[in-house]
Amino acid sequence: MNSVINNPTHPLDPCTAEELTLAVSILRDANELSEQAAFACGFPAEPPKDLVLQFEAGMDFDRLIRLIGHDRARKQSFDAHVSLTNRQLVELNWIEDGQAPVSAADYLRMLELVKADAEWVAAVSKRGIEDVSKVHLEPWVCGQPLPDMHPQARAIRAIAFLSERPQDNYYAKPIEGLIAHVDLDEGVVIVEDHGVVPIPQDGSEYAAAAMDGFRKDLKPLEITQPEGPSFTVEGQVIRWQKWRMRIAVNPVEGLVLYDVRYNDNGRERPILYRASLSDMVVPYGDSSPMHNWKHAFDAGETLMGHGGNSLRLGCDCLGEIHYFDNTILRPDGKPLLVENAVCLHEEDFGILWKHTNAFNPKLPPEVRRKRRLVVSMIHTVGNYEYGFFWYFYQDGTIQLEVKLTGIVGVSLVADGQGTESAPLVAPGIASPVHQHLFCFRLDFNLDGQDNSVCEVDVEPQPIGPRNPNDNYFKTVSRLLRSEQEAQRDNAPERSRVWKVINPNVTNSMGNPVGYKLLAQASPPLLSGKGSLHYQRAGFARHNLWVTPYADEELYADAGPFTNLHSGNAGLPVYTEQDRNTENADLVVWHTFGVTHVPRPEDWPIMPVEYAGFMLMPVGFFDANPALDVPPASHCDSM
Ligand SMILES: [Cu+2]
Repeated sequence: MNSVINNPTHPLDPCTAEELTLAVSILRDANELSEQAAFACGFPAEPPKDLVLQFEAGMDFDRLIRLIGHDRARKQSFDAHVSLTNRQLVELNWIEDGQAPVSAADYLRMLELVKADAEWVAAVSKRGIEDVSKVHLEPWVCGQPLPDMHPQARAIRAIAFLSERPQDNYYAKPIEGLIAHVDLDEGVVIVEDHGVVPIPQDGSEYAAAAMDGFRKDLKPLEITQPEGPSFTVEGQVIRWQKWRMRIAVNPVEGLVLYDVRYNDNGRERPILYRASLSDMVVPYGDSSPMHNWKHAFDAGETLMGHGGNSLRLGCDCLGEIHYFDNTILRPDGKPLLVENAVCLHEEDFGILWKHTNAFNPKLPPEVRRKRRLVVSMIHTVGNYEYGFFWYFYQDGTIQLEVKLTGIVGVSLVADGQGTESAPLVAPGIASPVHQHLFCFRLDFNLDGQDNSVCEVDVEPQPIGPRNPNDNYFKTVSRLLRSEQEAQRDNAPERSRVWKVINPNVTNSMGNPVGYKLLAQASPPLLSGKGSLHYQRAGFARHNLWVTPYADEELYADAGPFTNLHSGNAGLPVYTEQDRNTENADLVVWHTFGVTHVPRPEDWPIMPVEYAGFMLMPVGFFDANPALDVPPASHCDSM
């Protein structure tokens, strides 16, 4: 093996194809896995934070690769740590609660088992479909096996769609009422049939080839940067304006940002050590048997990072783009390159600030254009697409925006009526209400590792000597001192924000430097306490959680073993300890999302809907940090 494998340049560098190949061969040579073992993912084991913060170019470190998968012969999932530096298997754990994420191997086995099952073939035939090659089977994670399956079964469900031609939108033709429950280890299929609803003849197409014509009044719009973009990229490190950060793609979390800093008059001030999607859940609200069990964890169960699209210039991204590739691990242990998985570019974003002196028309208005740096990925997870867009602004603001698009899940309704939990999106087609709840893990490092979090509300005050005119409202700040105190929910009626401060560093006004987390007004989990959804999606019970940093607490749930996990993991378990969160190395976890009540306009494909949050400096700087942004060149002399 070549020296590149021995010496990756940084502990946070993503795995190369050669590294994954070597890690797999070391694990296989240890003779612990059977021939039937399939890999779900491989990635660098998260290096200890202290190692990363103290790392300097050229230092030696142990390159540890984590390989996760499922061994059908043993009916159990594995979590292996392999040292490339020492060429040895360091650790192999067989997982007791939860299983490896669903892989392409599981999907292919599910197809094979279901399409060969006589009862399922008969159920499909009852619906007038004799050719099973015209059925698209969609794998669905199910949370737990059926009661009559083995409790540790590698269970998955399959719902079916009529796919008469490969180019058709088969999601518009669900084979209603039919669910196949599959135990992938045992090769068992159990069919659940709630009765036939006729499949519509007409399609609901959206592909360009299926359109009769397009609107004709769209003129070209081109983004040109004749001198190139204003950012630079060196390996995984991005520099733009006063920002600096490192990025990686993780199979579970997708895009991960590391060591985000802002250069404040020559001082590179740390803001975030690490930021990423930890997991997400899509709980369905409808009580019908086709949907009441659905609550997919699209990161932990089905690997958000593996769903990353290969992005195309001029289609997904416009302008001067820098792309990063992503190397993932296939079930057979071979690496697969996904080209152009991460898009980096800058955008004009309207005005940054402006003032016109209204009383002296001789003075030119002062106005500055705003730009933002965009780091993004777009993922396909079954019928849905999620885009994760991180924006960095010149004034120190960071924004995370999720773009939700793709195709909503639907049911055919025999009586043609929608309901309050499954409104009609087209005649005879209803789509159940559901939530998309994202939990972002934000490891703050605000001017140093020891930070605190305050909840800041704005509250009207009662009439009294201080408030004779009843106009008085003020901020009320409460320090969140422990993990239990720090389980909080949004309160837009109080303009609630959570402010991360460094109590040990003050600004020129003598106040602690801070950044506020500005949440959107979205509720946490709406599923009741009696639901499997509530039990398994603990992180979604609150909009805010704060924990003291611990190397092993990387996931809001069971992380890469969330598939079929009981739910006794992650934030609810960590925070039972009620550890101190005051002036400590902190991790902030923020759950937010979209409560999606589908509309006819979401059909047959959903225009992008947005969710997200902002991180804005509050007294982190002594003044507007973007005063030095120059006027646009043609505005100087006006
Ligand atoms: Cu939705």
